[in-house]
Amino acid sequence: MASSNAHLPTGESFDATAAQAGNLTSAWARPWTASPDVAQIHDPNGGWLSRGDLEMQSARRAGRLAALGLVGGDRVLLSAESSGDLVLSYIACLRMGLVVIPTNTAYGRRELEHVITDAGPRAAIVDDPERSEAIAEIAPNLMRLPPRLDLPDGPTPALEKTLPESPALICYTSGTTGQPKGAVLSHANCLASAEGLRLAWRWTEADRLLLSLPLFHMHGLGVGLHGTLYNGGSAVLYRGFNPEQILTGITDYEATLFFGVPTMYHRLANAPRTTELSKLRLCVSGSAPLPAVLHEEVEGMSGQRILERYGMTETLMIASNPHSGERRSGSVGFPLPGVELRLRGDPEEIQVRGANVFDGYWDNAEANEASFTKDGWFKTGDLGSVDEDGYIHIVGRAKELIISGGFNVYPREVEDVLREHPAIEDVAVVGEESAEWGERVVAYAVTRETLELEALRASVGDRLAPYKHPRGLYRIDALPRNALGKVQKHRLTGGRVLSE
Ligand code: MLC
Ligand code: AMP
Repeated sequence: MASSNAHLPTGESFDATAAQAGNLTSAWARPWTASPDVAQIHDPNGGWLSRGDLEMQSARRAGRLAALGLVGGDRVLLSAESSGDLVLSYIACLRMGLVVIPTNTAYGRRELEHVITDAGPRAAIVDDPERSEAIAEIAPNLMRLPPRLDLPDGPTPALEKTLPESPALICYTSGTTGQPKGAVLSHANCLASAEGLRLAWRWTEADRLLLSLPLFHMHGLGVGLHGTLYNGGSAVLYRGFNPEQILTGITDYEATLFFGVPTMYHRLANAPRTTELSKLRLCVSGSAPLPAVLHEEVEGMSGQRILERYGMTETLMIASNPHSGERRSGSVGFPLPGVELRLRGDPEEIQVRGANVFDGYWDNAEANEASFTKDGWFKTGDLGSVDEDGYIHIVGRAKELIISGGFNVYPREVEDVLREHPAIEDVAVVGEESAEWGERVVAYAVTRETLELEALRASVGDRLAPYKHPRGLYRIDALPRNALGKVQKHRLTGGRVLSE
């Protein structure tokens, strides 16, 4: 399936060559210079940064980074909560061709160590003193910098010189191996996706986004922040998600857009004054399946028909329900402009191709070989179907993945850590359905002695980010295995082992 005309406004088309010209910050800089006084990013601590502030302060910060000896192509790890400083420093990095590695602020030492060892960053921008200490222990030679970058100024290096095919981001995301891999996204990949979303969602500089998604994953960063800057719009940043704050912010900031994961919509639907959502031009849901009942519930309460879309770190955005036309519950709509999608295999897997799709994982030939077909399509690991009207449905996953509150959890990684507990003889981690979280991480364990969930979690400590910790522990006599010894996880449900 090629990208669908369902997304294109009258008279517009997707021009892949134009979309990928230059680099991210040359595209973002156009509105900065055209009208510098316009407010663009609202800091969670209060106060707006104007377009001109973004231009000037990021250039100044690039000078400071260059004075430290950082040069284009160097990798910089980013580990910080949302703030104006984080945005300015991020822009500074990209303007001078540094490659940014955004990492989840919930990562503990073990998770950070893997990323640092794999990607070899020269500097880390980190806001938390404890995390900074952990990084120092892992890599004593790594420069550690606060998001403010309050360092001595230096001459501004060459800006906006990065080639479109150069990497902008390395985003760690795991496959079936349990060890996260660095998906390398070029400036061209990010630009192509931003242009597709501009067209499909009619995103303009008049739009104002309430952005409470974290800026260390594709949804908040590659969709929310990049889209805002690409379209010359504005965004109100929040540190964490609070439904009341969002519902109040709609009027206070005269917002037009909200993007969230289904857990956020679940909480908005349970907050007083859900009706406020009706004042927004567009609400988008993604990163995990939006249950049809929640979709209908939000519409029933507020009149707002959420637009569900589908994406992935390696590909940025893939498919979306139409802006104009039916937003179908349980479906992710049609391929976005510039994206081709096909179904292959039995069961049918979604495969994608397009300027938005990354070239491969960082230093990982084996994973690259496994992730693309011989004819160049990326294998998403998601199972799909297409209905009679051409709407795509995600019907399951070929990959072992739990999505909890929009965060990905790889059962294998959790199992490896749990297995180190002396009372655990055998363990399997699965996702249990949850109205709030979509899926909850739970462990089915064969234990040598009594073991309580809290004790298990305490022993895991910071070896796993808290969102990966099991929220339920079921003790069973034996894990169900097939003749080849593979655990039959589909039989682990409701706290017991179902018979075959
Ligand atoms: C927090 N907790 C979670 C969790 N988030 N547990 C399971 N799953 C999660 N997602 C736990 C914490 O560890 C803590 O538990 C307790 O919940 C309260 O923590 P909190 O920080 O106060 O939680 P809260 O702020 O309420 O966070 C919920 C949330 C957050 C939904 C706002 O999870 C979130 O921002 N999710 C968005 C994730 C995202 O951006 N995904 C995009 C990936 S990109 P304890 O027990 O330790 O106290 C992608 C591609 C695409 O997928 O298509 O977009
Ligand atoms: P990540 O690796 O964090 O980028 O997560 C990507 C995965 O999230 C996809 O492969 C899907 O499994 C899932 N995903 C994203 N959007 C949706 C959606 N709208 N419905 C169902 N799954 C989704």
